[in-house]
Amino acid sequence: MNQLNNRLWYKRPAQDWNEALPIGNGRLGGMVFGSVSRERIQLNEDSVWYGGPRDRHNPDALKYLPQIRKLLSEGRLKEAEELAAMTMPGTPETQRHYEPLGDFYIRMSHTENGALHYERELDLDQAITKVTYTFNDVTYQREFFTSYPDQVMVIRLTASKENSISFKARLDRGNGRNFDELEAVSKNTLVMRGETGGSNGIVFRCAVQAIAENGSVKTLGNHLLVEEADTVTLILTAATSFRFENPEQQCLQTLKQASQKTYDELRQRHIQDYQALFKRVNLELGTPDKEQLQLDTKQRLERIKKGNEDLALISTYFQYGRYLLISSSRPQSLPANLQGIWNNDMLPPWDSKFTININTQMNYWPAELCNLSECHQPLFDHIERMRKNGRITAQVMYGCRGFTAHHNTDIWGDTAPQDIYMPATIWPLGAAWLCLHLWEHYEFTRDKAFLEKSYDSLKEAALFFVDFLIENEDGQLITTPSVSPENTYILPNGEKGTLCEAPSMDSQIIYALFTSCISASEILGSDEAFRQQLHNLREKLPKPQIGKYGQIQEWLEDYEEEEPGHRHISHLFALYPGRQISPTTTPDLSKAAEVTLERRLRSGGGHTGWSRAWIINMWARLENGEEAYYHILELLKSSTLPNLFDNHPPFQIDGNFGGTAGIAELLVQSHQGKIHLLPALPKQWQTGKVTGLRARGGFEVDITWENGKLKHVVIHSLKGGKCTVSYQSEIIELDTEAEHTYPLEINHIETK
Ligand code: FUC
Repeated sequence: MNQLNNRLWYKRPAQDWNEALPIGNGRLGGMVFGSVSRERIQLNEDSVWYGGPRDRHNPDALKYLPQIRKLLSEGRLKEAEELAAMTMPGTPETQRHYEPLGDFYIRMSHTENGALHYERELDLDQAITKVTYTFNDVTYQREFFTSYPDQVMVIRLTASKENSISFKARLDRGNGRNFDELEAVSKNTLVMRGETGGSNGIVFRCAVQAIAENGSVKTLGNHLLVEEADTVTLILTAATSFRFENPEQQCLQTLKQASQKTYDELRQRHIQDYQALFKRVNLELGTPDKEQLQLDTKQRLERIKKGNEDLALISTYFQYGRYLLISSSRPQSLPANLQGIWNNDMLPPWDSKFTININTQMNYWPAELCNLSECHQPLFDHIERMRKNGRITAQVMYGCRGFTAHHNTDIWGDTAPQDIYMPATIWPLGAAWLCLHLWEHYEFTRDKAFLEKSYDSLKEAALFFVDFLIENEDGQLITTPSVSPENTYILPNGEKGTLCEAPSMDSQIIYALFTSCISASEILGSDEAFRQQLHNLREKLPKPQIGKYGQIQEWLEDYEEEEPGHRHISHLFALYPGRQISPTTTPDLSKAAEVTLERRLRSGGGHTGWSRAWIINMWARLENGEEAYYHILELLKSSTLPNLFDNHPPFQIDGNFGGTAGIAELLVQSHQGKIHLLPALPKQWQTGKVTGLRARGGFEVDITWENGKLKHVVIHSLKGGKCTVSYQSEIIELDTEAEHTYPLEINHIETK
């Protein structure tokens, strides 16, 4: 069945970038268009960014901080914001931006017209894209993949008749404008050379080699020319000065090593590597019927938009999210950015960098739960890059110890504020939120060595707030200045502002951070004095409060908000991904969270892909499967492109990852000290099966359900230890041994 589901396919070549199919190995990515006569693979390499590292700290930040705080405490918002807008943003105001690597074009000897039986697909089981068609009675096939073990993109052209493959191929970047040289370095290899702009720009190289069976290969000018071959393998790679002293040598060496392997070997090594991750989880929600099988993915999506049910496409969407994470975030790569690795613009939307007031975090929501823990690693490496800069930011902007970051970071781990945009810029919580991912990774894996290694980062993120928090008149410890990303509040006198004291999200993130740090130090048996200090400080943080509409207050005061349908729902951090609010432990707050969501939605919330995806996860935590399912459908209807990329708009990958996490969150939750089975199963998902989801505590969970009821459960214990499993009102306690499997008898878990 999953052969049918784990596949995107199309009856026509991509009409534009949003129809092209993504391939990648975490570092090197391609968007495959699949035109018959002129194949285009738009290329990315994750470290091709404009410019080198800079110190952007505003020299006036620290001096004016007390004055800004005073103005805010006196309710003089405009003055506070005006001063903050000049003294706090980075100088210049913008961090570095991501750029495309280029394009690889293959111009076939035949024309676009006259091709029959065209099909293009992305096989999620193998991470291979294929294009097939018939021309003049010859069937042509192209296969594309990007290999992690061999660090190359591989394109294989075959034909049903000998000597049928002739083409010319070339590399490009902005029609020759955005690179320096393109040289044939041997009779079958081209190298593109360039350097991104700005001072200390990144030096990049991209190399491609053609290996033909029969026929001939040569270079002419800037072209690779293949004539009358039986089959051709093109091997492409790229490298930059971000990682290598001599990127060109690196490329040529990578090509040399890869070209010593046969196509089948390269393919096999790729599949083996990919499947070791992908195959860990299997989801069955429905099988496509005959009618659905006739329709390609674009048509299936259109059908959903018209209100038709298609559970099978939802499992495809889920696995596509896992595919995208494996393809955009692997050990040694940079973290998945706003577009994963796939970006076509020299100046992309929001620079295609790392927005850390929701977007980058959302990218990693499926990492642990959906059993792709290794794919989380690039984020941890990036936290280390940020920590060095973030210490300086803490010191020079705020006079604090520890490390901090604002709402964006870039390839260099820049932590100074981004933009002069008051609703977002002055928000020193970015590092704190990211560091919670370190704790999550530990919770899911129970890898104590990892916790030991990560403790200093957690501690330094917390230490910043030990110094930064200020006690107000009510004895509460508050953040100031800050914002509730990215909403505007209205004072009783009608004055509007964004800069504020103690937005609810801040206290919630700090609560979670202190709690994680306390637990970590307990587990490690270290740092007792600091632990005690955090205990004391945590007590004084403002708690989530219920406001006049019965909602969770977004700010310390129960202000009116300018945009009740705002896409950010920051004050529900405590519900998801935080844990301070839950239907079982805090029913009143949970009810208020529901009111908050309803209010947001009534006023048009959820209009960006990621906002919708966050809402899915929140309804899942509220254990409301129907609402969550409604928003999964809305995500597909309103915020999904033909290639199933999330549409902010424009394309932004966070919604894919948030959507994938949300689907899993409906089936297994584990944030309250137990494994909660089917906590929010939508009634439309009557029968199904999921295997390999991960739960905190180091467990793997397989579940089958039928007619909306749990039928079969298997718990795999990875690290041993106690395990509490709950289903509806039933609770089972297990004492597990590491690497043992525990099938649970159905009559033990059926509600009485
Ligand atoms: C935040 C969001 C925007 C967008 C951008 C990349 O600023 O508010 O919607 O996702 O990040």
